[in-house]
Amino acid sequence: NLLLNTLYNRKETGRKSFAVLLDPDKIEQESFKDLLIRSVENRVDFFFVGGSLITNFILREVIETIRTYTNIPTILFPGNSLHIEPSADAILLLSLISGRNPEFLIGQHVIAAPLLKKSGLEILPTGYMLVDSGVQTTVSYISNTTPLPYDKPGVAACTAMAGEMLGLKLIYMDAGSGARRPVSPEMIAAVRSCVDTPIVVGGGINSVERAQAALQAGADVIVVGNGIEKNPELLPEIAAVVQEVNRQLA
Ligand code: 1GP
Repeated sequence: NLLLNTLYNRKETGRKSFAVLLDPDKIEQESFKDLLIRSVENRVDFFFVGGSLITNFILREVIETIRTYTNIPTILFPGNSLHIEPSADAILLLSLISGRNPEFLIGQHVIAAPLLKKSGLEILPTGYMLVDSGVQTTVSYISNTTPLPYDKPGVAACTAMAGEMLGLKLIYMDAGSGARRPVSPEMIAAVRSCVDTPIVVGGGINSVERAQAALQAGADVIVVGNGIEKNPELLPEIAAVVQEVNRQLA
């Protein structure tokens, strides 16, 4: 339970983490190496690897390349049970608790369970909550679920509480990749006040201000994908925000 313990210890002490989302479909070899080296330089805490759709047999190679250039823990962020690669460190075992589609609450998990058991991957049981961002996201379409309403922090809080009571160890609030607006600070704060699990927040965090707002509201881990793909300079900028918050703790 290495990573789970790390996340719980950090949550207890208030130390924040920065995760970079790597979408295997969008990786280009040359810029990928640069991104990995810059991630080490800027002390990125985790890589999340995945997406709703992965259209090539490339997961293993992506993880091999990550290992060549970094020791940063690499966590699968799967869209479905096809996205299992034993050479990663861990997998977010996502139960899509904002939705009412049994396939993504338990169905895919039954298919994946025997393979996960043999994989040696650390399992991170995660209550995954999609939050409306103003446009229909790929994950909402593919999962055939309705996201949580943007302006209903109370509903999000109840959902997260139920997830925690069911035994899920992390809560991940996601506005979806490339979201126009990220999860609101009000919603993050409402969830923070109701659960003791570490909270992961992602989707549309494409500026220093948005990163700061999510951390201040109570996110323990912020996940950034699109923003860095579009503007590589954002990586050191957001890393600096996270480190500044952590420095103030020390
Ligand atoms: C999406 O939380 C991730 O699942 C990250 O989203 O690509 O918008 O940063 P972005």
